[in-house]
Amino acid sequence: MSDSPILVTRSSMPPFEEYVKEIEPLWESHWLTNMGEKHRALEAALENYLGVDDLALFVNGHQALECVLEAMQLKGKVITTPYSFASTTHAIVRKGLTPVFADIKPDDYTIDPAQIESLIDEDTCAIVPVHVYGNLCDVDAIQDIADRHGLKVIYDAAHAFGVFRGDRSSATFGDAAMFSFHATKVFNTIEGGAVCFRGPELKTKLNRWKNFGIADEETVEYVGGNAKMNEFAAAMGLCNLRHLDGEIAKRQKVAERYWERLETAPGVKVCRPAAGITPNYAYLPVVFEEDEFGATRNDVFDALKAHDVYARKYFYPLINDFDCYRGREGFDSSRTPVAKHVADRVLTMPMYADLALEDVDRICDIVQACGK
Ligand code: T4K
Repeated sequence: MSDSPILVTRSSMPPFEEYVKEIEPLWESHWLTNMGEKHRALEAALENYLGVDDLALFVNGHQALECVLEAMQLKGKVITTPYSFASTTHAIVRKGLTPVFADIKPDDYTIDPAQIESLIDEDTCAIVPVHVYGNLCDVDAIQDIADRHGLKVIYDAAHAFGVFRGDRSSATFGDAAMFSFHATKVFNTIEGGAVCFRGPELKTKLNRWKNFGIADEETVEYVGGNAKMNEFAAAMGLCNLRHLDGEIAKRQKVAERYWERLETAPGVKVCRPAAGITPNYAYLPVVFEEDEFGATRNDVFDALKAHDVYARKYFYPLINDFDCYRGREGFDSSRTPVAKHVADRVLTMPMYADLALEDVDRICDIVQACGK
């Protein structure tokens, strides 16, 4: 049992010696970044793991998302969810596009396809759904809508690395999928991200864009940025990928203990994986309904904090309530009532591979003591 503070997550790290061995050749080559050997090896390993032909690594998930939106030359409105991390909408806005918010489903908190169609007009160019917490969106319904209206689908799959439907990874849905490999993710490269996509044209664009648009020593083809993953980050990824299955198996034990302990309490809703899905146990969201449970989400948050346990309110506030967007057309959380309801009541519990089951029990005891 831990006697230090328990935070919402803790980065997975390979054995120190394994990482040192992985980075040792860099002292020979002095090649530290700009698509080096580790970068190439990680791209190949990830393509293999995800079952995709094309993948581009990035310095982080946010830059990956901005880049793919730009590379697709999108213009106009993008339908997305307000129930996500700031990055999703920020990327859309920073690329000069207009987000239009659809509400979410109450069971898995992903975008509700039934809400999308009525929001589409002649200016709509794309849908950016989020596999929030690693819950796979209703990918078939979304694709059907996109096909009927000629829209691109770019998944924010930041949370969904390691999630499969049957033998298809989350990378294979839509026109593109962005992953985050941030330190807080199931699979991390310290900071990092990737885009999976289809087609040689996008491959060239994405790879050039992340390196200032440079095509060769004498040709600069795009007004690109700098969003390259460095060799130390790629080496971390190569190591962490070897341990991924073991880390997910440990997370499963943690998740199942939480679910067993909490799902029977009245007014407490946990989110179990849907049938046919191999989950990654990325996050452990719990929704508290005050009427039935007898305490609010904030009461539970405070009680845990008093015991040095730091759960997080992912994702409160909703993006359409952010200060930075106040007064903008369409940013109004009353138009996404399900998302608002969940955001006001959700707490994501500490979740990581090495979280001791005794600590999960202790956390659940604190939670249950808040109730009636
Ligand atoms: N789309 C979605 C849906 C996302 O959730 C994210 C990122 C993105 C896009 C963008 O991807 P990136 O550009 O980040 O690759 C964290 C992460 O920074 C962010 O990556 C993540 N989503 C978001 C949900 O969570 P904060 O501000 O809550 O992180 P912070 O610093 O409070 O850390 C949370 C906890 O993690 C700490 O209490 C302890 C633990 N931790 C943190 C760090 C930095 C570690 O164990 N090791 C660490 O190195 O945003």
